[in-house]
Amino acid sequence: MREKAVVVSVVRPDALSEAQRSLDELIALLETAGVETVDVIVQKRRKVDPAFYIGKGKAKEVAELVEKLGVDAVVFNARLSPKHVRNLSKVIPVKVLDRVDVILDIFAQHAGSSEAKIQVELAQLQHRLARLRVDPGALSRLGGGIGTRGPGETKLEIDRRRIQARINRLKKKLQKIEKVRRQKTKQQRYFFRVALVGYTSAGKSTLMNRLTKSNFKESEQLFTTLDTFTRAAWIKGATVLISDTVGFISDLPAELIAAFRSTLMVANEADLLLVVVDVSKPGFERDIEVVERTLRRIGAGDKPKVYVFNKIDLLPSQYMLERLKDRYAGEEVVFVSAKTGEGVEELKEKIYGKYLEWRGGKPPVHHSYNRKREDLKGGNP
Ligand SMILES: Nc1nc2c(ncn2[C@@H]2O[C@H](COP(=O)(O)OP(=O)(O)OP(=O)(O)O)[C@@H](O)[C@H]2O)c(=O)[nH]1
Ligand SMILES: [Mg+2]
Repeated sequence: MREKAVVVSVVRPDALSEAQRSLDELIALLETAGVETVDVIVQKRRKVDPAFYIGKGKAKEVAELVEKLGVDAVVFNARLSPKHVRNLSKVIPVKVLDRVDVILDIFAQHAGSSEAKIQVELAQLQHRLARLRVDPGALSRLGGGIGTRGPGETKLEIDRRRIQARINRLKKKLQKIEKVRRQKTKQQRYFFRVALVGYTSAGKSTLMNRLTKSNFKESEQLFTTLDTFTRAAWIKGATVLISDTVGFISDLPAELIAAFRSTLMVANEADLLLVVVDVSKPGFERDIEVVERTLRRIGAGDKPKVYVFNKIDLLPSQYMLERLKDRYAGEEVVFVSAKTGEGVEELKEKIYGKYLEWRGGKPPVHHSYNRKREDLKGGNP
């Protein structure tokens, strides 16, 4: 049976539209995690309550609603402090979760490769450890379902000392995997490397498939791709390596960024970043800000970038498209639909131009890339 949740959001009176966007996103995240949102409580306040986040009185109201609706969890659209979780859990009789818990849960469900599984488990355990430091009973109250699921069959530890030991083991395993990966990707340095980055669900994998004639998974769910995949493409006679990787989101937990360091490394090592943006989404500018910030966090902020404004087939009119083109005239922006293929030739031209710059004006050479169609998957050694 699908789990049910009540969502709670604290909104600053001067940031209503941004709050709505973020709330819609949380509901989509819950949907991806298999949880139905049955009610939304919005509280307008300037500052969050230091002890109960929404204040004790409001927390009691939420508790009553939870009993009435018979839901399994209350999900806060925020990053709660361990203290908030502890206090709220004293008043609210069901699971108290936040945005980070939901994102971690989706990552756990979608992790396929052994590397992704290790990375997710590591992030989850670090998140748990932070909670347990403040509230030793935090995990025993959770029960099952969302917020408690680990990647694959792994059962997540709930004991502090054992968590720490497991974290150390996972870190060692990751180091080994990273070493193998570094050796495997050594020969890639001689090629022009392009990385697709962007908000989750922007269409990175769809574009990857179009550029490299591949068949990686695309889906309307969030965080479908959790690994890095690299394939060769031939663009106007130049051999280019294109990589698809994990998407970003606002409030991407720091634990996840740290744990996925080796997966995200592809952005640091690239010669060109294609920042894929879903421009059919209202307020896509916010997504761009989040992506820029995340790129800076992983140390790839200064890389050469081309913005790929995707999903133009979903824009309501040709007029909208023209207006967008005017607004971004003179910038490194290409308009495409990864789905219909519109604009993809222009994008290839652009990539080729960047390739020539990278070659420093020298003519393209045709590298013999002996692992041509083979999947240069950086994830699984
Ligand atoms: N209409 C339309 N849909 C698109 C386009 N590009 C991608 N999509 C759809 O958008 C959804 C997300 O696409 P993906 O390629 O999986 O996105 P992603 O950026 O790889 O997402 P994650 O791996 O989940 O972070 C899928 O349902 C795609 O079919 C496009 O140009 N037009
Ligand atoms: Mg993808």
